[in-house]
Amino acid sequence: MKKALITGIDGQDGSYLAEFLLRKGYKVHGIVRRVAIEDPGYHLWRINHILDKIVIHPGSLESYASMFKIVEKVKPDECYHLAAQSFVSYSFEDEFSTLNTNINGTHFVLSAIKERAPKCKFYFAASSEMFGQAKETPQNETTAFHPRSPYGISKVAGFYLTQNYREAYDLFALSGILFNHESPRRGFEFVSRKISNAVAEIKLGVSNRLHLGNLNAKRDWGFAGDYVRAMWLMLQQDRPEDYVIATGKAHSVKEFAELAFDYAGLNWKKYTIIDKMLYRPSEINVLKGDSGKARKRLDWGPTVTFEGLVKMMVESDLDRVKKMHTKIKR
Ligand code: G4F
Repeated sequence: MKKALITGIDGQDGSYLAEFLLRKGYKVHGIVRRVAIEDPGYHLWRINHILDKIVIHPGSLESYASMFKIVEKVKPDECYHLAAQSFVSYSFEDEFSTLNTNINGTHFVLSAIKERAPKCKFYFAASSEMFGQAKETPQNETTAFHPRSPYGISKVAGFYLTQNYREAYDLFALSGILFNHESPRRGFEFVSRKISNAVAEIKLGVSNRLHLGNLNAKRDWGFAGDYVRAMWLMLQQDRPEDYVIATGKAHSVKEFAELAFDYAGLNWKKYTIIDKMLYRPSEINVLKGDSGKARKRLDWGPTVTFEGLVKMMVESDLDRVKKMHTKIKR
């Protein structure tokens, strides 16, 4: 039985990937922060339903010793390094911790694998944020990086660390350059979930306002469940290579909001307030990916459309807020 180790197994992608790998017959190990184990109801809500099928290890990305011990103990066949401070806005507020956690964390995991599990295949969660103010659209594996946030910079560093471990130490190490991917398990700080949650709360009378920043920013939004399949496919290839994963279609934040409110029979203009405080010091206006290489070599493609994704998220939040509200009323 193959062993997989997932850092950040309690996040959106980690939870979908764990389910996917369990279905494939893997023994799944995951790393979470100790605080998450102390309060699993709150922190582990995305993986509560599979906790009896996976092995959880408490660990800190900030500690080499911690990563080393877990890699040595598990000796994984595949390692998916997903854990990071992944909220772009916050990376401007605390540049130092974002760079420390994201760069050192990746370095620690790579180094531990090199020392204790050199045959392990390593996946690094790179990001379309690395392209930033890109010179070309759509972006593919050859597009130059021009990151526009400390988060983007940390991912560029992780990308090159991964490349260097591949070239210098012959590790099967690669990066998936994933464009935005969302789901009902997305964190509430990201704009897609912020909108779907607000729509549900407004529809059910729990709230009456949605504050948003830059409505004109365009992103290439896909469904996270599709994207974890791509991660796995990358590690099943004969050679370690980097891949862009995207839908190839970009939509604005305004379009997302309009569609989400529409599904609930509401007019977005009536409830949305533009808040300049939510603008970023340096924004990326458009990101749109060309995943031609993945489509050809991995036979990968998205199964959920933009419209399908927005509907899925709004329906899920309507259901959740309704249940929560009924509970409170009782
Ligand atoms: O949802 P976002 O915060 O995602 P962002 O910054 O594109 O980053 C996400 O995708 C990356 C690529 O895969 C990941 F690497 C990264 O970790 C993260 O998952 O913001 C999307 C856009 C931005 O242009 C932002 O300025 O929405 C704009 N926006 C407008 N109003 C807002 C808001 N973003 C947030 N979070 N909150 C707002 O109120």
